[in-house]
Amino acid sequence: MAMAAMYTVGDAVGWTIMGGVDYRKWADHKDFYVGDTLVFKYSNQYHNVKQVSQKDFLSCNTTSPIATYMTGSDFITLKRTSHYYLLCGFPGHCEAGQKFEILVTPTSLRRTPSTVLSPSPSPSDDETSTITFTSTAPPLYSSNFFLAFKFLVFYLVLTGFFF
Ligand SMILES: [Cu+2]
Repeated sequence: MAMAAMYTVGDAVGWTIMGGVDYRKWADHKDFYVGDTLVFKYSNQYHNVKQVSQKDFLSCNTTSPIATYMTGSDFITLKRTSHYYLLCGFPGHCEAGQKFEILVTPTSLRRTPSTVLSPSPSPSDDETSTITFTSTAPPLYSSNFFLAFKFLVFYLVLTGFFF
């Protein structure tokens, strides 16, 4: 069973109009599934997050949102297989490109990545497994290295056990 993913919107830059992030491109490059979480990191003096209808998304109308988030560290779990239209409600920000839409796919269609726990790994699988893990790791920048290290140690213990 594949794990739910967590995505920080705008990656290290976060949710802003100052970082040169193309949020549409950011979203287009990802597949979102039910259970995944979007994380919005921003200064709530200058930004917020509003989920709106498609019509309001297209016209940047921020006055009748479906939901509003404004903590500056918002975790939005994608619960439905539908379009989500998200934008910043501060004047001019949506028009400046602080907006994106996603289509959430049913969990059953999630591509199952091969894991380090695949049965009877052979030595030639070693590099493949490591690369696969790296590409499916959650985007936690500061702890990525330690997470990778932990899994590497775990993998070495496993292979040592089986051989
Ligand atoms: Cu904004």
